Amino acid sequence: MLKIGITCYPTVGGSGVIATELGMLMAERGHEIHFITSGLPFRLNKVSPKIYYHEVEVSHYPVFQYPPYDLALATKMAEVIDQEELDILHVHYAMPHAICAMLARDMAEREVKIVTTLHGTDITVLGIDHTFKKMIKHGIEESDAVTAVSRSLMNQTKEMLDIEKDMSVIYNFVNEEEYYKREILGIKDEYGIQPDEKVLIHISNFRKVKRVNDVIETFEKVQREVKSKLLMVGDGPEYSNAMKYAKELDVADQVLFLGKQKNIRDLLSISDLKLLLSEKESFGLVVLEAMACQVPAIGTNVGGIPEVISHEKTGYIVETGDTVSAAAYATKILKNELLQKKLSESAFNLARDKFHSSRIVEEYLDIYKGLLQ
Ligand code: GMT
Repeated sequence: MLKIGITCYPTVGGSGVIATELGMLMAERGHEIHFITSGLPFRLNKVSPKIYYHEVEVSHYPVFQYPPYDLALATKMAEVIDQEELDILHVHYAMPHAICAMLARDMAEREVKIVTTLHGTDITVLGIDHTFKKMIKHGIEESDAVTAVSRSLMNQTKEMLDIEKDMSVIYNFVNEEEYYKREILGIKDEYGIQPDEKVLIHISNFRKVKRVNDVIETFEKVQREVKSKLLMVGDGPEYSNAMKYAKELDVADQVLFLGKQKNIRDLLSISDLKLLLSEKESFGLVVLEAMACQVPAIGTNVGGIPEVISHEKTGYIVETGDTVSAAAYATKILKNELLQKKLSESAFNLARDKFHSSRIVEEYLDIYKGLLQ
């Protein structure tokens, strides 16, 4: 039995989901899990004697101009390493979590191994601000093991930071008990979707990188050919712009802006096609969630997306901004029941085989065990 500390951003986001689900699955396998985070991870819905939560509290002493969160986290990590006798501290994101883990390792009396998982934002930050380059590089180089959620992210990290260190690619996964297609009657009707209408879906945090206007533009072209509705799920900075754009393109009546939703599985279960047209995406967990619910996807040729969508087998890949091709592929799928069924089945099979949670959990466990030998 291993004792594993996990640090992530506990709020909504793929990295938080992966970190939490991983912890819960490790606990199911008998390992003891200690979440060390600023708030209760939002997906932590399991009661288990193997799962503990240590909250990082930041003092707001007036002398500090900024609350010292990173230092409070490092101190908490060091405390937990010693008190709970951790073997592994697994942090998600180098910035600042790997650096905090390093400080904790120096402070703690017990020897602990640090595993850092890269999800992409470290690299996105670097693309904008090179101030942090040395720090992120240091966090990666000084970790005992580093994993990246796609080959593309691993290569990009090595290139941008000029890193020789070995890294492993461990893909993301979904909780199969939560993500599966449900036969649900009535929901379509409640949303005002006609039985003969196709449903396209986009799910994101509506940041600029998600290019939500491209999703609306693609849909505008699709609905000229196929009777359909678009579900826009999530919230973020571009939400109201997207609403305006839907009005501008005269499709506001067919685009349902649903905001943040908890039950993604049921929304995917009534969907025929997923669109993820981002300009940056290290993996695209929402695509995998869709695949697990038998929904094929159209995604852009960026980052890890082509490692998740198998072009012409589980969906289609288009260049960023190419809404004409995205719409052409979408129309082709939605007009051809047989093709849609074939893509759905292959998407489900790929999610179940290449990205199955049990396979991914084993890959992480192998990394931990390798470090402790
Ligand atoms: O995409 C975001 O804005 C959220 C971010 C996160 O921290 O969850 O997502 C990143 O990590 C996910 C889990 O590994 C990946 O599926 C997303 O592709 C990645 N986002 C980007 O690279 C933009």
